[in-house]
Amino acid sequence: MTGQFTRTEYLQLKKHLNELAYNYYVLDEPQIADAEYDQLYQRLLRIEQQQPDWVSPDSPSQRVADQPLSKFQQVKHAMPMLSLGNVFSADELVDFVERIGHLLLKSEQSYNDIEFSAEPKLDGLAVSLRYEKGHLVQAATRGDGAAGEDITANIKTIASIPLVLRGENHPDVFEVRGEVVMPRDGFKKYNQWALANEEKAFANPRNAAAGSLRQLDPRKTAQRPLAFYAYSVGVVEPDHDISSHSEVLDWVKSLGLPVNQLNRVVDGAAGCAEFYQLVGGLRPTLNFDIDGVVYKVNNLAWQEILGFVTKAPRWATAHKFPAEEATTVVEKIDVQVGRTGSITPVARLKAVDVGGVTVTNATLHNEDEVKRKDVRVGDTVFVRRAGDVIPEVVKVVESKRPPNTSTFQMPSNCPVCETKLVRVEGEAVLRCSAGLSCDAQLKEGIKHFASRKGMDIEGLGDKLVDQLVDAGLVKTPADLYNLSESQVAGLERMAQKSAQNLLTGIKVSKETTLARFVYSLGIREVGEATSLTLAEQLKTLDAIMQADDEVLQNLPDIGVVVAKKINSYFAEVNNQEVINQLLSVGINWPEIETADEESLLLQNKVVVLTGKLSIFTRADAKSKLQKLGAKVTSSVSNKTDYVLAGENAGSKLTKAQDLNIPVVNESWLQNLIVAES
Ligand code: 9MJ
Repeated sequence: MTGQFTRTEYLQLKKHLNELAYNYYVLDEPQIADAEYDQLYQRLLRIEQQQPDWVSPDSPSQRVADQPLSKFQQVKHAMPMLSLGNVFSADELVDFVERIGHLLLKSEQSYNDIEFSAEPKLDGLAVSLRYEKGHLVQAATRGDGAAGEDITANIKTIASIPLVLRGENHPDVFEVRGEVVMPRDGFKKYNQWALANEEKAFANPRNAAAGSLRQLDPRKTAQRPLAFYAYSVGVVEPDHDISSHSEVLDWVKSLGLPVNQLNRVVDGAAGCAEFYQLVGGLRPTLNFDIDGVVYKVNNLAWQEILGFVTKAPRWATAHKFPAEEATTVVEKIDVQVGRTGSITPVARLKAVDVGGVTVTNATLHNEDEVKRKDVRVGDTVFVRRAGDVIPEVVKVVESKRPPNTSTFQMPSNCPVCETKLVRVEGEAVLRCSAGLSCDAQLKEGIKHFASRKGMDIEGLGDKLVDQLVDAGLVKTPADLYNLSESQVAGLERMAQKSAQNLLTGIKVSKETTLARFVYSLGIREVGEATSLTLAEQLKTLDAIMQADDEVLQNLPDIGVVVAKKINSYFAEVNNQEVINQLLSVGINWPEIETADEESLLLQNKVVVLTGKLSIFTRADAKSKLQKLGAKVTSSVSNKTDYVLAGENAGSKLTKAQDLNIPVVNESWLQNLIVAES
């Protein structure tokens, strides 16, 4: 008993507030006026002030941490977060449904009966929330799908995300995935406030949601109007026995998480197309941005059979709304030098609004594209923007061409370092071959090196990189680690404090992971996912540097082209030198533990693929076998353990039979995948 409150009263008040929030955010059925809620909340705070030891993690007062973070930690997802394939037309939608029907069913008529969960495709930031024993313990961004950033403190500030699941009956571990968005009304208000207070306004609600979640100070995130909609689950322990995706979403909602109210179960391609029209029509009236709709096979057992193509499920697809276009005038055409020396012509445009975003630059891609479209300074052009891709010039409005224009000529020398440009046969782009001795490539290389997915150097923005290179202080990435405070503080607009922060950021970045290090080198065709594969599979930098084509091509999702790029990068003496410098300034990472590989079902088994496959593509089957621990080779010998044969298999099948090697089919692989999962 304290003052006029008993503990029971406090607990009841807390429960009541949580129940009111559920009615408001999840059921969209407010029970009381906002001002009344606020009074009750203030009362809760007063009790908690008097009785701090009564406060528990499920109190609505526990949403905001008091300390900003210095950096986000990496989190590996217990189950990868998926991306989605796309369809862009009604025909492609029918192809998608037919492909699925063909894999699952015998009769074409029954394709019309395949049930889909049809959902609006929210344009925000995908996150995964993990509840243990009903309590929210971790929230992470999608990142590359395998690992993201720990944004728990920020997620807790979102009022519609429960800190504790509803009811008594929840799993021990419950991961839910969904999209964080900034509703349109909140976005407008926020930008008005930002402009009036000399804060940064955001270009669109998606950037606003992403920027708010990537805010190191959760007190700032708490002031941003964010919302969350769940659309799937990750790891659930003990596993549920629900048989359809729509029922999973009903369950998620009953546990207290918001699920979008536009979601519907529809039948076949016709049902999907109808949903697309319906949601497209509603789009301008919604309070959140969407860039399309998503269809997911509703039956979970069928989802399992259909599996994945690389990282996207075969059982789902996004149906995008058409890209948005506008016309404007080309004021100038520049050429940019990319990180790998690629020369890209860019149209500088009279500012134009394209679907709510102001566009002033648009890519012209490459020499052939400029010639084909014959874009000239002074031309009126159509500009297109689709999602978050760079806007592009689609075509010229020839009737509006002013007199005395001239065709655009690509330069013959690098606009930055003057090196003669070359065009490799079979490639569309012109390149400057000067590498790090071209300042443009050095700048882009350093930006990539320091980027969030790479060495993640806090405080090293693009402008600062330009300054460091222009001042001659940085000639290779390793030079960053030898900068002194006085050198940095000597740069224009650089205060002592920011100089110190930058040096701290640089120092902190030395502790990294092998995958980040490999990514940061900027090897062509080696992005985040491939870097992770190299690190996880080969474990050490030495092993990666020494891997030959055969070893590389045997890794999941690495083919001939990427293997060549990796090999030629490490064969280059200059690159070896940069790596040595980076290691000698103290960049390091934890050793990667060797997993208990014996437990993989095909560990060290040698498998040969032959014939025409019907469920998997070749690449998909190879990647799945490798993930099960197998080595996939091309010819049958007495070292081969299995031959996986599709239709019309020829000499390899005969040879397998001669050598008494077990011949298996695609269902065998399907069963192993299900058994391993
Ligand atoms: C969005 N963005 O609204 C998925 N999504 O499912 C919906 N995204 C998704 N589903 C699997 N509704 C991967 C992504």
